[in-house]
Amino acid sequence: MGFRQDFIWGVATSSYQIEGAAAEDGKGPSIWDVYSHTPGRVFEGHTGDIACDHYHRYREDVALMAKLGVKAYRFSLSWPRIFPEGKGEVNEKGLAFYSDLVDELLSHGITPYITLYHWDQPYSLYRQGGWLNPESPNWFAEYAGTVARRLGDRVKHYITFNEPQVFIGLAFVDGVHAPGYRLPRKETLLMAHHVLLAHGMAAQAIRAAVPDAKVGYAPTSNVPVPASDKAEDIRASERAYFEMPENGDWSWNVAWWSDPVLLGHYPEDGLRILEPDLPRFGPNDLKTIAQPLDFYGQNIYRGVPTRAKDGGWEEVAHAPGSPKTAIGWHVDFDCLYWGVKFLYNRYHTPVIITENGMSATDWPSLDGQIHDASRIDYLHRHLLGLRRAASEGAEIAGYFEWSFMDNFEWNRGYSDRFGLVYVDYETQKRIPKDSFHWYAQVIRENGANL
Ligand code: IFM
Repeated sequence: MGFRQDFIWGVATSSYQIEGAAAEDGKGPSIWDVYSHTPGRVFEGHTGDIACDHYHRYREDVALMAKLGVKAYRFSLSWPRIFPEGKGEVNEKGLAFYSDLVDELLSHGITPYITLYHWDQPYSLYRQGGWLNPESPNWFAEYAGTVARRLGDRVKHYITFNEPQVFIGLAFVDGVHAPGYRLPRKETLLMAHHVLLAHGMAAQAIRAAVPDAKVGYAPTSNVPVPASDKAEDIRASERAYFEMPENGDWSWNVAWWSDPVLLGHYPEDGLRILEPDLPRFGPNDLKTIAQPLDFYGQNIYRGVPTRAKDGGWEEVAHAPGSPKTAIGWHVDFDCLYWGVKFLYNRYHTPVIITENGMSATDWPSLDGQIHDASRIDYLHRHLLGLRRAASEGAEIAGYFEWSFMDNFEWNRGYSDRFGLVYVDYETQKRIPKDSFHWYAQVIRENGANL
């Protein structure tokens, strides 16, 4: 069995990483605008002020997507472009940009998948406590409901959050993403709970405005990949994926971020281990958080070889010289296969890979083309794993390659290139890479050529 006939082949991006126009047409500042302008925070002082200038070039970009043949495009909305202060009055010009983008996509037969939050929180809300403020779920639900009311006649697919592990964990546990503070665990757990509540309330607001909306969520994970095909290593890897580490290092724990959403409760081991720092949960919180979802998005880039040890598990070091991408991430070709299998076993909800891809040190060759053979090989092998998981019964509805084009890679600035389309940031010229042409063929053949 291959990919299902209605398989959603897509590409993904996010607002701050590509749009530019950081202060144009009434847009308010986001935490990333402020952070990237803070000396020492982002590689070589890069900012998203201009990025790929997608705000002005979206028609050209959508034309390239049409050439690629994607069925769907996943992009995020900049919350402060729509609500400069995060709430209150809508900035009509900001909303008009997204409305025009949606029209452009639909006119090319491309289905829009909107992500409501890909990390660029309105700075004004951050100044009011951001995700620590108990009002934050209401702010988010109001924003989500407004978007759905205004775009819902044409947009039916919504993703609430992208990678809460990163915008809470990397931002407030590790302090290396905007706004870049290390806070006590008690506070980060409270933020996480507000984010989960915001997810549930936003899902309700979207469905109230667009009854036929399809709603999902897009957390991320590094997948424990069994170090051998022994049953005990497979079992150990699956446990390692979901169990809370005894040291209480919680921010990457899959179950903490997904059990409440998909199973309606926090995981018991997490409740025990984190007990001293848990927030006080409201009586209906979990009911609100666990809104039925149409799909479970998951961003997966890498795996961690894992094997059974003493009734538990241990990570196995990668062999010296084993493959790594330009960003320095180890490559484990089976991470999609195992990730999807483990997630589907636990949550029984159709999975969409909402991101997968790799950074490489791409540059134009003498012939002016971008020969990114390693990306083609990476995508090819990961897609083979995905197809294998599908053929073994996991329900997999789609795959969004990250990323449509090179873009601003957060605290690493423009030093990493993840795109299928090369962007020359000096001229804003776009050059489709070899992987672009390869992926176009995969889409045309619904993966039969893999
Ligand atoms: O660029 C990021 C994206 O914003 C979120 N997921 C991982 C990508 C690569 O690091």
